[in-house]
Amino acid sequence: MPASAESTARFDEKGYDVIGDVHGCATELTVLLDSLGYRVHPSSGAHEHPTRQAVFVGDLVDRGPAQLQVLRIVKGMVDAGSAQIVMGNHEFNAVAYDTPSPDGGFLRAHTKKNSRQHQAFLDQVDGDIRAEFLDWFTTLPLWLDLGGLRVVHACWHEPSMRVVEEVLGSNRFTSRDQFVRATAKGDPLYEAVEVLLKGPEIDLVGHGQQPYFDKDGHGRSRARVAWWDDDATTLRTLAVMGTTFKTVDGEPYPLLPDAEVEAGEQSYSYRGDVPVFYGHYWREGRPQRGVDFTERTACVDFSAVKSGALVAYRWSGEREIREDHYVNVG
Ligand SMILES: [Mn+2]
Repeated sequence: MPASAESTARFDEKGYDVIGDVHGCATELTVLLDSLGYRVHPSSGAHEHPTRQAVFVGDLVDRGPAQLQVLRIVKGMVDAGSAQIVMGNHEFNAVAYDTPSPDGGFLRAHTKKNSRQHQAFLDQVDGDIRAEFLDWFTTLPLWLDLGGLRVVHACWHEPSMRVVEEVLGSNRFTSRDQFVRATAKGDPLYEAVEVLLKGPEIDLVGHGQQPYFDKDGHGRSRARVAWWDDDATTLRTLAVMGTTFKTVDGEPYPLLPDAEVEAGEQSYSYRGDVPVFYGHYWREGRPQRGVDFTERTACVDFSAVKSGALVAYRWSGEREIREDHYVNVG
């Protein structure tokens, strides 16, 4: 990142630095915080900026090599008031994995697949320290509305937020008991948390289309929804279809019909006038207009733990996303 006098001056003003999925990349995080002008404060011991606050989009843990160090840095900042954070699906899953189910087992089953995905965390964050951080994860807000900007891990969707507020009384869990409903397929709270933390999906088979097979050969009936596209109202524009997707016969998957879907499914498209920042989607390369960012949405997850970049967006009051406010892009 160029450290010109101009760019330093521009970010002396108040604002928020929205930081993407860290996934245990402590070295990348300390380098990024330093380049953004956050310094370890002698009394709090936390990274602080004289005029700005950091906002983390969640997914501090899993996969990466230094998860405990990341947790200490970020929780230290949150406790010192120099950062805020929303819950990612990996924090949600960590709590569910650790919470016994009333039916026996755990709220997130200890299957081979789930355990393998979570093993690095279990190895690196152990004992009382793990319990302490899981308690912290439990009560992280699922979204933040900071006035001029909004932050959520995967998708800003007001109908889902209303469900969460109705069931939990606010934008966060207050106890692990509430994770029982949040992990019960079919429960409105489960569906709402799925949308906010993992992003909405659309059922292609339910719309009369054939399933697709992804690049790993997994057959799927549901596609991700391009909720960041405010124009998307049809199956073709809403469903995110990879160019490598195949039919069951191994043919390239055909173009979906350009037919309007029902209102509930159209409701995912973000049409608010306040910028939304999100992570989750493992984007690659430099931020591309139209997908990674639009006028009012900006993804900050550029796959730091998969040899991408730990990206931040420096928001300073603008109503429209500016490409040049992304920093540390690959
Ligand atoms: Mn992530």
